[in-house]
Amino acid sequence: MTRPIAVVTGASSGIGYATARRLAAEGFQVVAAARRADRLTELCAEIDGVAVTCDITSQPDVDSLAATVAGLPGTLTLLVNNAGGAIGLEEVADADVEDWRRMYDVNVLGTLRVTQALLPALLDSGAGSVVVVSSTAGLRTYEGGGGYSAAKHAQSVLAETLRLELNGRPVRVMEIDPGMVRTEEFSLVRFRGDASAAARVYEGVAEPLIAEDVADCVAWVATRPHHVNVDRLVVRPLAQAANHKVHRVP
Ligand code: 8X3
Repeated sequence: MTRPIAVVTGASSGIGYATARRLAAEGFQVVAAARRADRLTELCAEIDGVAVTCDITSQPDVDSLAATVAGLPGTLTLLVNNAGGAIGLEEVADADVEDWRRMYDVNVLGTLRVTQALLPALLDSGAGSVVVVSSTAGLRTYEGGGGYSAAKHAQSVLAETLRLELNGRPVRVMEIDPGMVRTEEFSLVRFRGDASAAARVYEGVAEPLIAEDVADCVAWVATRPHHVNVDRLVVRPLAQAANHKVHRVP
């Protein structure tokens, strides 16, 4: 029996990696897309998935991802737009325009490119789902987070607009907004490889979320009966009551 197909972007690490593993365990044929081939190969060997090297800022790469999916036996029913990230924590006065451009390209335009490329197949399935992994930064901004938060707000608007436009058609659009998640790379990338700056983000926080916690949320929304549309699911660790309100023990 062919398994329903799920495409996960940013699958080579963190939330994407955990989501790919979890969806495979839920019975999906996972197409794992990311820029780095080595981690994808390892992942796909484990989960019997299909690895596609794809930079979502490249339209030809996204087109070839769609062509690969179209050539697979089985029906595409789920797209998880997970690829994204933050660069820098500079205040607006000092922000680098190129950092903001890059964040917009990956988080917003990347989601747009991949969604546009796979939407026809999702519609054809008769019961498709698009999950957008945004952030609590898409709900509220914070000092130094302007570029990332602006991109995440825009990504959320994309999701909401798509939901409006697809009303009455067989694709639901659902968004997950995680707060503090400790992954191997999110803060390391944000701080341009400065491991001690990255570690300080989680300092004294008893138990930040981990990638598997968010994968659990993705799996939950994706496995609800298809008439159930979880518009937005906000998830934070117990120690984080709001973006600025984090309980830390010395
Ligand atoms: C990550 C949450 O608080 O670092 O998406 O912006 S935060």
